[in-house]
Amino acid sequence: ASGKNAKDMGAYKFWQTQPVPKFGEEGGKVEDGPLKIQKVEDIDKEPQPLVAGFEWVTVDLMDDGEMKEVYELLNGHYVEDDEAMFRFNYIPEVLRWAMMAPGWQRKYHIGVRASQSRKLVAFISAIPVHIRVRDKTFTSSEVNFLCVHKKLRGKRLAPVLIKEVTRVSNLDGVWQGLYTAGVVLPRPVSTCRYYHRALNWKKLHACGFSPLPAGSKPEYQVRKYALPETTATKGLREMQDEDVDAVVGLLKRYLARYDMAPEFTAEEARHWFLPKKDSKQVIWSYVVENNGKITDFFSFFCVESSIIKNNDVLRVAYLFYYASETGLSEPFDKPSLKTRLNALINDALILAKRAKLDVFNALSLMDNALFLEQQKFGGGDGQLHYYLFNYRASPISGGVDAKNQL
Ligand code: NHW
Repeated sequence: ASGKNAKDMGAYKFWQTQPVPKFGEEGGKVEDGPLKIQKVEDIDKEPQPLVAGFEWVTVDLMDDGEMKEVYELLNGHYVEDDEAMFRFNYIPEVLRWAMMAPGWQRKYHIGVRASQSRKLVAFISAIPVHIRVRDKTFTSSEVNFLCVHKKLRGKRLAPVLIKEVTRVSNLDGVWQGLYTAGVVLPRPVSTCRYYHRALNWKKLHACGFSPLPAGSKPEYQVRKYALPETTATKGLREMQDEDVDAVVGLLKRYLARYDMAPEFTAEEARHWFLPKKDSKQVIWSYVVENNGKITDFFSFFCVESSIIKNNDVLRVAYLFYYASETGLSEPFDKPSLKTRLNALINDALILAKRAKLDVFNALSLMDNALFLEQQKFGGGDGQLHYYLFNYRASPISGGVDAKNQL
């Protein structure tokens, strides 16, 4: 709670009214579980009214025109870094992947339009996820893409959007939420740091992302981040549809080591990991097959960031899920897992470079500490805080849901 954005609890005018744990109220062992129990029949059937001149809509993401409106709102007004050099550029393919996952419903693509101009000025969305915290698994609304047009900031519209996505979830009998943010709110269940590994150092330097370290020269940096042309792991290949069940099984066993993780159905794994052949590639997934057995898996996705000063984009890879039989050996053998993960992630870097991605990001979660340094990732300025809504959980150690970094 001592991050730069942390405020006294009393200063969180909205969040102090919500079923989330407060800063400083913890102590001793607590039983994990919901903070507030409600009944569907007590939930408002209608949204809270908006101020005059604005109205609620649901956005039809199947409609290319409406998808473009969401794209344009986010492209102009979504998350920027502190120096306003970069802003996320979530292209429609990524938005479709992120917001139309199995179980999605249009009523969770919530927008606000200006009544006269019909302009989309605010948005929030959710998809259903099954999240396990220690030994309890529950359905939760994973909330993302909260955005208010820059001209409407500071007018307390965000709390109204959050209450609306909560209401829609509650009417579906969903009482828990999962979300991440760069800002500190009451109260993170876990906090991760971003790490970055240059793939195209020259471009990263030219756009101001990677400074030249004192005493170094550009050619040293280029050499430092050079990668081989071809991957090294025997049996490595692209994941196919027929690998889905094996990957789901491997992931379930691997993720069991963490306090908090999602649970994937085969349908969800197909959606999250297999690239769509007919559109711009968003997700890359690989398996290692030896003697007919899938022993390892890794995946990464790409989200562009606009370089604000010159209208170019950075193509940023984000490490997604991975799993290895090596991490499941009994007794747990950390040095072997370290060796294996370094080999796999080095191959992931090679494949991302081949896909013309410029930088590879990873968070301080799962077993990433075993390879970040060796694979030449450097710690960034950004942090990502993970939150649960209406759920009290004693502190989470180890992994959290990598999907929610989107
Ligand atoms: S985090 C990315 C959020 N989006 C951006 O940063 C885009 C650029 N910024 C904006 O569009 C990933 C605006 O600045 C936003 C705030 C809209 C952020 N999460 O309207 P006001 C997600 O999408 C609180 C939650 O005047 P604004 C996850 C703030 O602390 N709360 O501000 C989203 C204050 O409350 P306080 C946030 O600048 C998860 C109040 O908003 C927040 O015009 C959502 C101020 O409102 C954030 N990122 O608009 C929660 N940023 O108590 C889901 C600020 O301090 C919860 N605030 O007075 C679960 C719901 C589902 C439950 C199911 C049962």
